[in-house]
Amino acid sequence: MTNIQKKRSDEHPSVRAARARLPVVGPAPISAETLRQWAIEAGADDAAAVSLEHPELEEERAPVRKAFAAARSLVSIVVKMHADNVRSPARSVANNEFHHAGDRANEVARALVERIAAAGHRALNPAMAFPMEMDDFPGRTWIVSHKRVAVAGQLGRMGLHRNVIHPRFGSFIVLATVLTSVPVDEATAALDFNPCIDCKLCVAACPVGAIEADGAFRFSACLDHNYREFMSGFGDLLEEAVESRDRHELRERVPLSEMASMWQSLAYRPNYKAAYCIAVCPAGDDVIGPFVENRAKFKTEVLAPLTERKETVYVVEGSDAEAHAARRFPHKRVRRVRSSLRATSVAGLFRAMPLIFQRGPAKGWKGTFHFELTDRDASVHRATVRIEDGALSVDPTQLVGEANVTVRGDAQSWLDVVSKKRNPVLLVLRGKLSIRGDRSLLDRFAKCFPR
Ligand code: B12
Ligand code: SF4
Repeated sequence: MTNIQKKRSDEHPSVRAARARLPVVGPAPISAETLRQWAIEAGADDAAAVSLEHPELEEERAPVRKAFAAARSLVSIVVKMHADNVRSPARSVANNEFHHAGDRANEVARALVERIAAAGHRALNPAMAFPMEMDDFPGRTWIVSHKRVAVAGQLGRMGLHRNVIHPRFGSFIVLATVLTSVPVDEATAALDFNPCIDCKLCVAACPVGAIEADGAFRFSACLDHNYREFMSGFGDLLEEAVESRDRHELRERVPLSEMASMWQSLAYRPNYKAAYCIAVCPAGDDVIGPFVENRAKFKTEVLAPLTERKETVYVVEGSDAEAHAARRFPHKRVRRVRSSLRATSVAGLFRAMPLIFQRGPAKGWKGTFHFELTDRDASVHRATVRIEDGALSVDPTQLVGEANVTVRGDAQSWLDVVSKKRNPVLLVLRGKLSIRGDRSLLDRFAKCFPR
């Protein structure tokens, strides 16, 4: 700013008025209990405020501060859902419940932000779900993990199905978080039990076997099926359209009902295909009664209508989800789709591996794979991937131990191989890639990451 510009702005009436109000006296402090109370008054069914310095929120600090540098505390907001709606086999009913509760959570968060601002502090409310920061897709697209904040605020615990279970409302909740400049130091009273009763009904209900009895979560199985009409599922539909010779072939690939459902998702709101893990969960004081009273009746009335439901299940060819659906639900139609998680960078490729990894094809053998891939800017990515009898470990930073297979060369070429865009043999012949070691192990490796 030049001196003349500065002089002009100094004389501006708004600047003069603001200067007359100096020095600004800081706003009065707000306690964690007051923030909680304000959230309840705004319509939350439960709430808690926690410091961003809480030890369980370490991974949240950087993304939260990136969105709101002034953030010092987080207010977790719980909005309950109506269980019968979520449990209905009619997807339109269950999805409306998710969307209505989500809207309420967003409204509560926004009202709380306004109240905090009126008290002279700063605050911001990220979306409870969508929209998210899609520039980062398929990486982390959410600003704050509502589940982590709710657990840190002692509002519930993570159940076997990887959702937060509230001690009263059970799994029938959606979450939101308000980021605020208000400092909060008080510790919240600990929730001294996990509401999950380990009944494993969520394991039995999931049509694609995303939840395993040992607590593992098959991320890609859920994303490929449940999120078929979101984000990359829509992209896949467009690709089907481009690949089809004419409208007749497109109709064969994509049934009319699926096209109509996709349109409804675009026009109204996206339809989840399942959420059965939440629907069948009996946990929580307000909902557990019928399960405790008569477990067999509960299964007949709540679980069976979902597991017996005739529906299309979306799976990637060769995935554990495909095998699970064929074994457990032979009456459901299986439709093969492409994986929703496609890496666009080498860093993303190694980050996504645990999310795409299939335990089934990895059983009964072991191998160590070294990758040394050079990006366009000449930076070299070194990574070690180890598979041992159904388990995966990835070190995305270095080459460790003796490799059975070593892949070296151009990073983009390897990404093209992984996405089946180009043939690895041709790339080796052209000197773009070098592959050393046991090729049969590399074939087994590829089967663990079907796309
Ligand atoms: C990403 C996400 C998903 C992903 C991953 C789910 C997951 N378990 O993390 C997918 C698309 C599969 C998903 C599905 C569903 N989701 Co969701 N989802 C989110 C989101 C945006 C962030 C979740 C999160 O915090 N993950 C981080 C940690 C805490 O999760 P984690 O379980 O410990 O670990 C997993 C992830 O870390 C993941 N992971 C690890 N590294 C990486 C890296 C990347 C790049 C990615 C993408 C993932 C990832 O792998 C781990 C195992 O799955 C939140 C909204 C938000 N902004 O918080 C909603 C949220 C968690 N979802 C919710 C719901 C309701 C669902 C569904 C029921 C949707 C539906 N109606 O069908 C299903 C249930 C699936 C399930 N059993 O978990 C609710 C849960 C409410 C509750 N009671 O806890 C939330 C909080 C939305 C909300 N505002 O209420 N979801
Ligand atoms: S369905 Fe049963 S095992 Fe699954 S989260 Fe709920 S209480 Fe836990």
